[in-house]
Amino acid sequence: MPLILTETQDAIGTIVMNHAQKRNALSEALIGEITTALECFREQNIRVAVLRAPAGVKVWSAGHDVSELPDRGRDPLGWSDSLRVLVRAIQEFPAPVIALIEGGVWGGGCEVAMACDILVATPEATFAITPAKLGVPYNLGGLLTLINMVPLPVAKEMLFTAQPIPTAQALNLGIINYIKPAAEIEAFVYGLASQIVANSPLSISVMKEELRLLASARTLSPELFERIQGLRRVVYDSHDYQEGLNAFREKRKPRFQGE
Ligand code: YXS
Repeated sequence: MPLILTETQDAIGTIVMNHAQKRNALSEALIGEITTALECFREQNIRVAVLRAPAGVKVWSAGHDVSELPDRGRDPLGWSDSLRVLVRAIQEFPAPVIALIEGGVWGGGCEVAMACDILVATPEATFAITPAKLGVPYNLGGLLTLINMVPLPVAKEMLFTAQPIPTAQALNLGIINYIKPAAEIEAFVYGLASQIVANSPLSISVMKEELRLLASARTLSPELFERIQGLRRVVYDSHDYQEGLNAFREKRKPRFQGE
């Protein structure tokens, strides 16, 4: 049973994340299907991709598939982690990706949505960044995506509280481009996509890549990188990280001890 639905029409490709029973948790299997679909779109010279869940969902994505996070002692969000692979696939896709968002966006799902180039959400959508809820040591790429999107105090509030923010606040912060009612969002997104399709795909894909390179342009000395990796290791080696995973698996609240 495929975990996504895809459609292409008029140089616009659509990917519908369709793993309802796990609330579109970003498992390796789901991510593999999405990245394969993006590769097909690239070969078909698709000029805009739309990433969405089925109309009317309560959850756009529940974030990283927690059942696939490694136990303590191993970096859960390393370079080759499937969530990182998906974020890079979206950012490096040679055409704009529009996130059509209905429902809750959780954890790594927010990073996937924020990796998209244009975000359109319904008034009921919410956005929650949750590493602190699970005791996960977020990675530099994910933090960079976030601080490129929102002011530092807002990034800290979202990270430290792990609470969902409503679409209206996301719009005010510039995280999303538009709020559209559920009855109008599809027509609006595909209208936007058609405007983009009418323009030069070469100019657009080069500007997208220029902006990606500019946004990621940071100087980080090897010593600073090693210091940061050492800090992250303290977290994924900790009992708290394991407690976060165990609590999720046992469907109970975690009891973090700070060690
Ligand atoms: O009990 P069954 O087998 O039916 O499975 C349940 C959930 O366990 C499963 N599920 C997930 N499985 C793996 N990873 C997930 N992230 C995940 N989320 C849900 O889906 C089945 C239905 O879930 P249920 O009964 O809770 O659905 P609901 O409609 O009552 O509630 C929907 C949510 C999204 C509010 C709820 O499922 C939830 O709070 N999920 C976890 C959201 C979250 O904390 N995501 C962050 C994952 S960690 C991550 O993304 C990064 C590592 S980080 O933390 O660094 O950002």
